[in-house]
Amino acid sequence: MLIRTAFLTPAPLGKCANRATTSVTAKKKIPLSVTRRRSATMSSAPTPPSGKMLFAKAGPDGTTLGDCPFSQKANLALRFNGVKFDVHCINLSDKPQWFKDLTEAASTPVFQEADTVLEDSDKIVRHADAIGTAEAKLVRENEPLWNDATAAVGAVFKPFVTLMKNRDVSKEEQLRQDLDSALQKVEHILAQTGAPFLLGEHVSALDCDVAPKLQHIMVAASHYKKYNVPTSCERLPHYMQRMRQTAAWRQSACADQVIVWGWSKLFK
Ligand SMILES: N[C@@H](CCC(=O)N[C@@H](CS)C(=O)NCC(=O)O)C(=O)O
Repeated sequence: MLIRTAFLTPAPLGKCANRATTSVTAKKKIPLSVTRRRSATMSSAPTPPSGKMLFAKAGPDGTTLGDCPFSQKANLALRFNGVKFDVHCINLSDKPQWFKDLTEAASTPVFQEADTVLEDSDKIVRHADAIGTAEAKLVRENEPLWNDATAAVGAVFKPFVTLMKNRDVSKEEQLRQDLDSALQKVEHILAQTGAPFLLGEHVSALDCDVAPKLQHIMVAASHYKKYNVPTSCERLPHYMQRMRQTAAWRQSACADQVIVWGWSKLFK
């Protein structure tokens, strides 16, 4: 099993402005087709933090890491790729004007490098592969299981959100079964690879995508809906344990209580 040693070192957590511990030794050309350039005429005061920067959702205090699984996906991808960057958390309930000026959607995550701004987690993951130093790329579309694993990973979040939003008791059991089925598909991929991560020995973009969402399910669906991952999914808890043990996870994850806070607005 290969987890790059640079990420096995425990790192201080909680603060958003934590810097990834490894440095970039070889810069590759940034694919400009996936970037947007900032306008020179943009509002200038106050200005966004400069340097290689990931803007991620903030938690309830407005400054430390929040509960956005897409922000964590981007954060993980950059860290697993050995990219050196800073994190700046955005209070999505009170977005700074410079953040609204910087991006079109004003959503998190956003990655900024000089005048290049990437506004979507998938673009940031691909960019992490382009500028990172890791041997194994995260996006490995030629791997035999890529398509099946992508389909399984892509089908997890919707049934979870639908269950979380449901207030119709008559639909509840079906929605729980829908989430069970989605999780069983991820479990099936893990059974097929028989390896530590979804595509095998090396962490992939699909792990960066699904693990933060599984954490939301394990924390928030359990807290608010008393939903538990089905016992037939025996590999999933071990898989999550492996992901949580990586330094990349420890440096990118919010506390479980912050996930509970994030979903609390649906239960007021
Ligand atoms: N497609 C986007 C989705 C990102 C997204 O939905 N982010 C949420 C936070 S988890 C957001 O910023 N929503 C806008 C808001 O709350 O104002 C991605 O993957 O980057």
